[in-house]
Amino acid sequence: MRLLLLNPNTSAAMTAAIGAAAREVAAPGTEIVARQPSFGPASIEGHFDDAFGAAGVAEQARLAAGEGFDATVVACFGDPGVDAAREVMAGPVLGVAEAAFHAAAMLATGFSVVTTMTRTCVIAERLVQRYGFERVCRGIHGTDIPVLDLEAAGEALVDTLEAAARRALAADRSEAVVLGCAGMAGLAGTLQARLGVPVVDGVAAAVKFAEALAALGLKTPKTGDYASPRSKPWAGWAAGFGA
Ligand code: 2AL
Repeated sequence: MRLLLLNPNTSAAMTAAIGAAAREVAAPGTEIVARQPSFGPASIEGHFDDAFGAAGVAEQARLAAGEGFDATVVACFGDPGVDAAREVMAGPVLGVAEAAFHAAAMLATGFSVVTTMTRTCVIAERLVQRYGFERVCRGIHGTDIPVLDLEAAGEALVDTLEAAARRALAADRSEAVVLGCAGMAGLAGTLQARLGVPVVDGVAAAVKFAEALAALGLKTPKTGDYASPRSKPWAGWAAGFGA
């Protein structure tokens, strides 16, 4: 199958890293095509960034819609533009936060999210509410690690994440950790070995769920709110993205 992996930020280094992490877990027959928007911020760390990330995902989904992808993964923990991409892509579209919450909830009675900047916690909190995971998500914890610092994650950064995860597990009485940034994709194995509890990376979880849904022949329904966007005039720099 062909899987479109959309990084909603414009960091080429992060797009490459997320692509490599996805290929690590992908089945032998899965081709991962990693792309990023043509505009927008290099990292998504707040509501303003998130709004442009969503537009960037909509842009890339629109451009890729005719390319025959079997599934799409949106690889930023705020799941920006997932609903928009579902309207234009034929195959299933998964956000990494939604995928990670599902995986963690299937493993443990309670999980903690460990993320980047504390200011992004409310974005994750709203996703927990939107997706209905309040019962299992016991806490969301910022580390104030800037997203772009994850591009060259050294030992000190991994130690910081490990310490934050240990504090979260104890404070929340939880038994699993969800990594709250796609840029943490390569760190799940190390952290899981150190912590002794499941550490869920949403990129890996979304890739495996996408493969499963595609293999089952399950797609986004086009009969309701995920129908193709209605045709109408569009203006300005976005004029080309209208239906
Ligand atoms: C993210 C993410 O996954 N990618 C990005 O640019 N920002 N999320 C986050 N909470 O920092």
